[in-house]
Formats: sequence, C-alpha cells, structure tokens
Amino acid sequence: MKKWTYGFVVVLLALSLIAGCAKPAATPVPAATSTVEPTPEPTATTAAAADEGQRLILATTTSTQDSGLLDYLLPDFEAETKIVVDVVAVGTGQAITLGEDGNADVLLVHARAREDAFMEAGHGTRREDVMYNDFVIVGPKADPAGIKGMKDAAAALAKIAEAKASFVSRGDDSGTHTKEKAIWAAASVEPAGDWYISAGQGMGAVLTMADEQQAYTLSDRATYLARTLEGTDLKILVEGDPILFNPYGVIAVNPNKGAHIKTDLATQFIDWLVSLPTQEKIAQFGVDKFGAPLFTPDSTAWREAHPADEQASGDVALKITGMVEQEVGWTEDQVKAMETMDAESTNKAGEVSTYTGVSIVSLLNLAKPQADAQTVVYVADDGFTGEVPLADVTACKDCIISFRNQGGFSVVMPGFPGNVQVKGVVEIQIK
Ligand SMILES: Nc1nc2c(c(=O)[nH]1)N[C@H]1C(S)=C(S)[C@@H](COP(=O)(O)O)O[C@H]1N2
Ligand SMILES: [Mo]
Repeated sequence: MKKWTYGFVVVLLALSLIAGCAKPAATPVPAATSTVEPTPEPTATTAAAADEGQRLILATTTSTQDSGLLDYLLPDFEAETKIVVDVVAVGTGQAITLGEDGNADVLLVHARAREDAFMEAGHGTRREDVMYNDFVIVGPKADPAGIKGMKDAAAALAKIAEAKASFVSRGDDSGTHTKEKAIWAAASVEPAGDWYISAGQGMGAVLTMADEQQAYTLSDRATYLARTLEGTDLKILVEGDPILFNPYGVIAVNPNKGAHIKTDLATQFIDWLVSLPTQEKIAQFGVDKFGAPLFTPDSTAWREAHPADEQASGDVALKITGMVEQEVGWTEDQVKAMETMDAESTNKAGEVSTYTGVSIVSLLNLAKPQADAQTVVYVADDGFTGEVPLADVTACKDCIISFRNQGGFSVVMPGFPGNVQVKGVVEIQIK
C-alpha cells in the first residue's frame, strides 16, 4: 500500500481548518447524518438513461450517498454511458453481503480487510483503490486525558480510559464504530464504565453529544470539518496514525453468481470511477462547502499522474498557514533543497553559534502574507509556540529556519527574545 497521508492538495486546502496531515472515515457525512439504514432498495436513477434499458446495481456505504458524492459523480457516468446506476446505500457490511448473495453488480465500500476476504473467497473478480479519507480523535480543548499531539491512536484511547475521561462511541456498528473497536482492541482495552457512552447514533449526533459533554470521540475528518463550520468546540487531538486511514475500494461482483450479474457494466463503471477525470472530480468534491475535499482520490491512474503529490504528502515537515495568498507545505528534503544562508545567534546561556538554514523572508514570500496580516506564530512539534509581529519578521534579513542535526527545523531570529527561537518548528501561522 502506498503511503497514506493526505495528498498535498488536500493538505493545502485543509490547513485553514485543520492542523497536520493525515490521510486515513467511515461515514463522512458532512451535515446531517443518517443513522437509519435504508432498506436495500435502489434509490437513484436517471430517467433519460433508463430508456436505454441498461441498469447497474451499485451497493455502497451510506457515506458515499449521504455525503452527496454519488449525486455529484453519477450523472456524468449515466450521461456518458447511458447506463442507469441503481444505488443501494447501506452499511459496508450489508453492501458486502449484497455482493455475496449476487444482489449487486458492483460494490463501493470501505473495509479493506473485508474487501480482501471477499476477493479471496471468489465473490469478486476485480478490486480497485478509489479514494480515501481518515478518522481523527477529537475532544475538548481542555484535553483532560492529555492526548493532544499523540501519534499513536491506540495509546491515546488507552490514556482516555485510564483517565476515565468521557468518550462517546457511535455504538451503531457503523464503519466508524468498527474502526473504534479495532483501536480499542489495539490498545488492549475493553471500554466500559460511566465514562464510556454508547450513543447508537450517527456521526453528526455523536459530535454534538461529545461537544455538549466535553467528551472525546472518534470522527471521520469530513464530518468533523463540517461541524467546525457550525461552531463545534471540539479539537482534533490525534491524527495521522495509519490505523486511522480509511480507504474505499470498488469491486466487481463475480458473474458466477448468476446470469443477472452485469459484469460488462460493472467493468465500465469501475474503469470510469478510477479514471483521471473522475478522480479529478473527487478531488474537488466538498471544497466549495467545507474548504477541504471530503475524499482524496487514490486510484492507480491518479497515483501515477500525481507522483509529486504523493512524495510531498509523505511528510510535510514545514508549512505556512493562515492569512496568506497560498498555503504551502514542504518535506524536509524540499526545504533543504532551497537556497541556504548562515546566521549567528546567541542562546540563553550567552553562547554564540552559527546556524545554517533558509531565509524566513524568502519562505514567507512563497506564501505571500495578506496585507492585513499582523502576526507570525511559530508552532513546534512539542506544541510550544512563539509569537512575533509580522513586520519584525519581514524586516529581518538574517532570520532563518535552521536545519537541526537531529532532523527538523528551528527558528533562529538573532537579537530576538529566547521565546521566539522555536525549536522543532513545524508550522508558521500567519495571523
Ligand atoms: N520547541 C520549543 N522551543 C523553545 C522552547 C520550548 O519550550 N519548546 N523554549 C523557548 C525559550 S523560552 C527559550 S529561552 C529558548 C531556549 O533555548 P536556548 O537554550 O537554545 O537559548 O528556546 C525557546 N524555544
Ligand atoms: Mo525563555
């Protein structure tokens, strides 16, 4: 499997709303979430294409339907191919069962282990990567369990359990709930007690409960992002652990299940879904509403066409965010490939040292701070922040982001106070 962090474009687009970059959700339902499992009845058809008589049954998870993704994508497919797609939106488990029973031609689901088992058992003839999104652990700003910034999701849940800090679980056997249970299992914790609230609700309702009760929960990023626009006080506290990755696959159901299985149409659908134009459309979905895409394209064709994205998304080591014309992020190697300069600076102990790095002014020029921006906030990997007026930074010709021996970067601003010499800087926020 390829590296799984968010694509570069996603990082840039999402940075205004989120911190960090992780790629790994089960029910990315932006606004209203549905907890009701629709009955397995076709729900989407197009009259025009129906005339041609070609119909394809797509069994999928509620998230692709509830997020609006299918309504956004499918008209193109139906117009191009004159194939009507009958969408059956159910939980991933149910969708897979529909496939096993030969009650669908094609599946679009997000449960990689179950997909692989489906293929291995011979229920499917072709599986392709389509897209992904990710889960995040969110919680109150006060963070009573002290999990902020942890990179290990299981360790974070273990800490929540140890602190008996309130945690709201979906408790609805959704994909998100399945993922949550997998993380508890990875932590070797069986969550139980007053602090563990099983809601039996959709993602939106669970986020509302967690917000009201100052509790932690596991959310897909898309639904959380949508909530931030509605003023949730919950913060993303843990992200980026590979266990939080949520890939979607498309599978053609094996025609040996009966003459009614439309393999030709399924093949056309899969070819179209993983094709570059469709993947490009997926990359745009949600950007207008939420400021970040809800899904990141990830088909083989997309990956081949975007090798740079993949590389950049691997490890964004330094980024400039906030009030800038263009949010930017670089890998460590990219920063080190820039023009370097030396700066002499005196530390707290009075020792003078020479540091090598990249001019902060030149980095800011790449992001172009907005005219009304006032302040620079340097954020370190340990959460430490240092704040300095933007005008002071733009006037400083020998201020650099230095390369540390142990990797990573530090702010070196000669002559400025110790508390702006931020060690392990990972983000430059412009405010
Ligand atoms: N990441 C990080 N950077 C930090 C700090 C910190 O706690 N975390 N403390 C700051 C303060 S207050 C000072 S005085 C200097 C101390 O570093 P020095 O001993 O190299 O001068 O680091 C600054 N950078
Ligand atoms: Mo300091």
